[in-house]
Order: sequence, then structure tokens, then C-alpha cells
Amino acid sequence: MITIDQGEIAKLASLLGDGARRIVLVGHTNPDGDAIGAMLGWGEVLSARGHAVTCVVPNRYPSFLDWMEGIGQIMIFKENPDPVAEAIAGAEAIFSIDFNQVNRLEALGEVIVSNTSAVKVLIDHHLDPPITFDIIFSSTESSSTSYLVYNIVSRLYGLEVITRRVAEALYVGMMTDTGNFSFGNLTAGLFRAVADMVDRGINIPSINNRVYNSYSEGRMRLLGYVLGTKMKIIEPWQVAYITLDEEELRRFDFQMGDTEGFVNYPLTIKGMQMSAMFIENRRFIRVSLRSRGSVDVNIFARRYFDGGGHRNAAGGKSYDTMEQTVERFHKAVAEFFATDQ
Ligand SMILES: [Mn+2]
Repeated sequence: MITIDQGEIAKLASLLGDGARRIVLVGHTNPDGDAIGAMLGWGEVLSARGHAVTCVVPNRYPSFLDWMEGIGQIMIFKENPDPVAEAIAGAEAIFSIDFNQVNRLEALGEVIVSNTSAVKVLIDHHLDPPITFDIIFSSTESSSTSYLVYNIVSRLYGLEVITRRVAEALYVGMMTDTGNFSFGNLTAGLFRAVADMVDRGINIPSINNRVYNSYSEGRMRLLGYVLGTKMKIIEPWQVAYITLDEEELRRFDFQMGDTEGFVNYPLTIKGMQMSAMFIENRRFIRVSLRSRGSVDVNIFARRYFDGGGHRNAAGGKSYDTMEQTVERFHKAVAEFFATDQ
């Protein structure tokens, strides 16, 4: 089990204790398996207890999650802003799921900040939570927000409320945020939680198949192009990077989520310490960073790319051109590895 503040559990219990509440669960921009899994799992537990739950995300989730039960009920702000704003305005409690900075919500953030009446609750596992929440569950020792939700639910109501559907949602989060249980804080407690999910009736091979074997042909060819042609290595530091501009994405019929995980491939080269991916969109270049062992890309992202995350997985942004961004990256790598490593 992970450490959870009993005082926060008590506050949550009293928030949810007396009668049905109107609750909104919010996930971050480019919602991943953990954000969606934690929202659907926690949302299902709350609904079963009579609360009126609405799940909202800033933009669409990747299609490899389409099969998840209840996912069709998630409201997408970018596609349907008015009902989302309405739900937020009417909420008595708003939960931030799998992120702790409002800037992770882009335009949806303004809608939430302007609503001041709701109780704000944080459930997240990223570093440095701000104190602008009324109730805080923030655990960097938790490998996923979904695993944190499992811990909260078992403290609050016991494992009996975890139905197969809840277990399946939480398992998807635990699985995807750890690269199918291959990195992150892989504790005995996490695997005990997985065992509990199996007890609740989940089918692991079937979930694996639905999540990992669902790529389009375009995504596979884009991956081939990226690894064959676009991957560069900065030799002295064993740092790999990949750039993709909008024209290249169009050429491979890019669908939202297609580049998910690409940044991890260079790290499978023996000795590679860090991997970066730069993807251009209309407004900026999205920077994804991954590393091995003690190389801390959370620090790197904060220092050079206005971002952050975890020690071995972080992200940021650049408003420069791709050429300038790559040049800046080279300088940053040389400085970072010369001083910190
Ligand atoms: Mn997460």
C-alpha cells in the first residue's frame, strides 16, 4: 500500500457522505490510459453510490481506449464546449485526475478557474502539487493515478465496491503508466492490487490485446519511418531524439495518439541514456522526454522546456521553430550532462 493521509480521507468521506453530489472529474490534455482509467474507475464507484458524475477531458482520448466501458460518456471540451462548461458551473465537487497544474488543461483551465464554488480535490501522482486544492491526494510514490485511486477506494469503502468494470478501468491505468509493468515504482503493493483486480474478474490477456494490438497501418509505417530515417543520436552523451513536423504527420495519415510511445523506442538501444521526441502542431512543438536510471528528465524539462513530469518521463513545450528547438536541445544536453551527470 502507499501512504495516504488519513485526514484527507476523512475530508473526502465527509464531502461524499451526506447525500448525492454533482461531481465533475477532469482529466488532462491528451488524456492517456491512466487519466481515462482513473476517471472511469473512480467515476463508476461514485455513480454506484448515487452521485451524479460527469467526466470531462480537454481533447479526445486515443482510439486504443475506445473499447472501455463508459468511455462514450466522457465529454470532450474541444468538441462540445457548452455542456462541459455547464457541468462545471453546476458542480459541487471537481476532481483533478492525473494532473496538478491547471495549465495542463489549456482552454478548459479558464472554465474551471472561473468556477470558484465547487470543492476542489486533487488525485494525482506528479511532482510538486500546488496547494490550491481543498483536498489533496498526491503521491509521487504511486506508479499511476489509477493505483492511487485503488488505494483511496479501498480505504474509503473497501474492495467490495470494486466491480469488474471498475477493476478493468483501474488496471488499464496501472498497466499503461508502467509500460505494461516494466518501469516506474513497481512495488509488491502494486502487484497485490493487480491480484485484487484479477479477483474482481478482469481478463489480462484480453485487455492487453485490446490496448496494445490496435494500431493502424499508418501508425506502423510512421514508426518505421521515424526509427529508420528520423532518429538521431548525440554520441558523447548517448542521447537520442526524433523530430516530426506537420507535413510528415499528414503524409502518414496521422491520427491522434499515433505517436504515443515512439519516444520509448530509442531507449531500447543498449547504453542509451535519454530519448526526446519533438512533434510540431499548429501552435508549438510538443517535447516528450524519457530516460534511464538516474538521468532526471523532470529537471531537464523544467530547466529547458517549460515543462516537467517524473524522473524518467517528462514533457514540455517549445515555441521556436523545429531547427531552433533542436539547436537548443543540443546545447541543453551538453550543459546538462556536463554538470549533473
Ligand atoms: Mn499518470
